[in-house]
Amino acid sequence: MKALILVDLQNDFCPGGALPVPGGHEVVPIANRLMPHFDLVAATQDWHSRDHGSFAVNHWEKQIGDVIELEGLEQILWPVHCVQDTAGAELHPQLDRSRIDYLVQKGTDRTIDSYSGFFDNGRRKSTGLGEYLKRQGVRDVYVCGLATDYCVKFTALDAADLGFRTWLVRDACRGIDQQSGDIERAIAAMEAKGVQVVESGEVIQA
Ligand code: VGL
Ligand code: ZN
Repeated sequence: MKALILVDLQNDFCPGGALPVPGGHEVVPIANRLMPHFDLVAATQDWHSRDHGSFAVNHWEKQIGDVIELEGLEQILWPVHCVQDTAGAELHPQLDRSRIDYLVQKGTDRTIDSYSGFFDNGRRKSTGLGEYLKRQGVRDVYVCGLATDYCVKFTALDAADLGFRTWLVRDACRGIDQQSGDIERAIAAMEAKGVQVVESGEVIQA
């Protein structure tokens, strides 16, 4: 069984959104082409409360990009994004939702962020995605979406760690690259964990 995980293909991560990833919207048509080639499709949705601890505005005299300690974990501060039940948190309107079998809403606990679709950043709680994929008999997990250097990276690393054969569909991802080289370093970190890099064309032809 092969599963595709679509990471955070949400309005706020696309140009015009609150935390835009350059070219983020370009992933959507690629994701639509990929989905029919999988037994199962899971999508993650960053789903924060308005008082979430990862938002700079919720900390006195802190700026976007500052790093703080949040309940014992290092936390980068972000602009307000993907607030539950807002337009920015919705999946991109052009994404073919009818092919999504399982939706994970993550980052709901205001005291801890959750980049990975599998666990929060402290690995304190599972989202249930890993258990679901195993129950369905999935062995191969393909990861794409936004952002390569944050949520895609940690989702792929956790997939590999959970024992799935894990692939990164490189052209179906876009990254933030806050520090130039972040995307390349993220891909290297995934490869170091055994994640294999493929292009969407190879996946569609296989
Ligand atoms: C993400 C920063 C904050 C992501 C989510 O989807 O990569 N990045 N929240
Ligand atoms: Zn977030």
